[in-house]
Formats: sequence, structure tokens, C-alpha cells
Amino acid sequence: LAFASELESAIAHQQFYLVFQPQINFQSGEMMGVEALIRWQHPQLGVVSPVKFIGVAELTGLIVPMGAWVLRAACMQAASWTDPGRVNLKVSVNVSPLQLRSPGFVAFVSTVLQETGLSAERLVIELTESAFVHNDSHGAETMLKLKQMGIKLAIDDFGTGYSCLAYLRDIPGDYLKVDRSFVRELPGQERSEAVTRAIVALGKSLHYQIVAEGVETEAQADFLKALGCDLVQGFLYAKPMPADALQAWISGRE
Ligand code: G
Ligand code: G
Ligand code: MN
Ligand code: NA
Repeated sequence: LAFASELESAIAHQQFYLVFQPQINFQSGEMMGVEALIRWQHPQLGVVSPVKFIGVAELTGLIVPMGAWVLRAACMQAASWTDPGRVNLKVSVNVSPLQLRSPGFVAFVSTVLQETGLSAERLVIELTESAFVHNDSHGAETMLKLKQMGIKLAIDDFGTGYSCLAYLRDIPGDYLKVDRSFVRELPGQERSEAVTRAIVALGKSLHYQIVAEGVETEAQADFLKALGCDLVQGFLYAKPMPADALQAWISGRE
């Protein structure tokens, strides 16, 4: 309970910050964008992983103001990148199902884009499969409105939740992220190889750009590149890092 109330005051106490993980084009090696990920600098516990607090935030409803903070901070950061190395980078933001369904979400996103000056094409909203619930016309409508604004949508953690192939068919998504739990077992684990191959092939035939996540080894990268994945994200390339370290990392590649 103490944890929940500490979490509640974390925004006001400016204890949240963002880290950014590069997403790289497999073919060209160019950076397409970054995924923004939240971190909590707790006064006693140090840096707390979102694995430890996103669930609590969802249960308490705090995910809505927290998610709003993330979206605004990520867009503000990306809009501040005006140098040639970063001016075209997209920023991917994780949005929880509850946040997507919260009243006024589309208007909020629109306001953030206006206030920060970030063009809609540079914002990618990452949704997990649990955001795609059957007979949820509100959620579907929200996604469509975001699309109409020019925002890109990514399906995160694909294949780990209630994977329903109808979602892949019906959702106006742009990116499909192959979950780390498959990538971890590549290459060599025959069944994970088969599932990954099927996900990539299906995604590509539905015109999704395929993002391989959690890539840690050259062998994984080679396997996923050969399957035709478009983008890659993982510790092999870069860990999530604060904005200043990202700048240094980009400069180092140039
Ligand atoms: O960055 P890390 O691997 O620690 O993230 C762990 C989990 O927390 C991942 O599932 C990731 O999607 C989620 N996560 C990270 N940042 C955010 C955020 O800003 N909003 C939401 N809803 N989830 C996040
Ligand atoms: O669920 P989501 O895809 O949003 O989670 C992204 C999380 O995955 C980030 O928090 C990041 O810390 C983590 N991550 C990214 N690349 C790697 C990787 O190569 N290995 C591992 N173990 N985790 C990774
Ligand atoms: Mn994600
Ligand atoms: Na994911």
C-alpha cells in the first residue's frame, strides 16, 4: 500500500524519467526511431523497473496520469531533436489498454502533438494484444482516429497474449513486434523458429513492418534478418538509455 501511494506521488516529485532504445533498419543499418520506456527513480529503492509498478498503476488507475506524463515527455523530447542525426526519428510510446480507453484520449494526444510541435508521423503508439478486445468498438474507433491523425500503431509483444489472428486482420496497425520470448530461443529451438517464421510471414503478407525485439546475439540477428524482419531492437545494438546518452551513442555511430 505504501508502494502504491509512493507511486501516486512520483509524478509530482519528478521521480519518473524516460530512457530510449534505438530501433534500427535491418537492411540499411539506419536508425528509424526509439522506444521510450519509463523508469522510476525511487528515493530509497533506487531505479525501479516498470515490471514492478505498471501492474500496480493499472490496478489503481494511476496508469492514466502516468501514461499521460510519458506521452507528453516522450513527444517533448523527440520534438527537441532538431539536429540532422535525430530530426526524423520516430518515438514509440507504450500505451496501456486502460489509457487507450480513458475518456478524451484522442483529444489528449492531439493536444500533446500541438503543444510539443511533434508531427504525428513521428509518433508510434505501441499497444499490447490485450488492448484488442473483441466487440470493443470504442477501442477500435480510438485506433482508427489515431491513424487518421497520421499516428503510427504498433502491436507489441505479439504472440504472447490472447493472440487472435482476426486482430491482425482488422487492426489498422503499421508495425508488428515479435516478442522477446520467441527471439530468446532463436536459432536452434525448432518450435520457436517455426512460430517466428509464421508470425513474420503472416505479418508481412498483411503489410506490417516487422520489428524483432530483444535481439542479443548475432545469430539471432542473422536468423531474423533472413526471415525478412524490417527493424531490430535489442541489447546487441543498444540498451535503453537517457536522452543525453542517446545523443552520444548516435554521434559515435556517425
Ligand atoms: O523497459 P523495460 O524492459 O524494463 O520494460 C518492462 C515492461 O514495462 C515492458 O513490458 C514495457 O512495455 C513496459 N513499459 C515500459 N515503459 C512503459 C510505459 O511508459 N507505459 C507502459 N504502459 N508500459 C511501459
Ligand atoms: O514489452 P515491451 O516490448 O515494451 O518491452 C520492452 C523492454 O524490453 C524494454 O524495457 C527493454 O528494457 C527490454 N529489452 C529490450 N531489448 C532487450 C534485449 O535485448 N534483452 C532483454 N533481456 N531485454 C530487452
Ligand atoms: Mn513496447
Ligand atoms: Na514487446
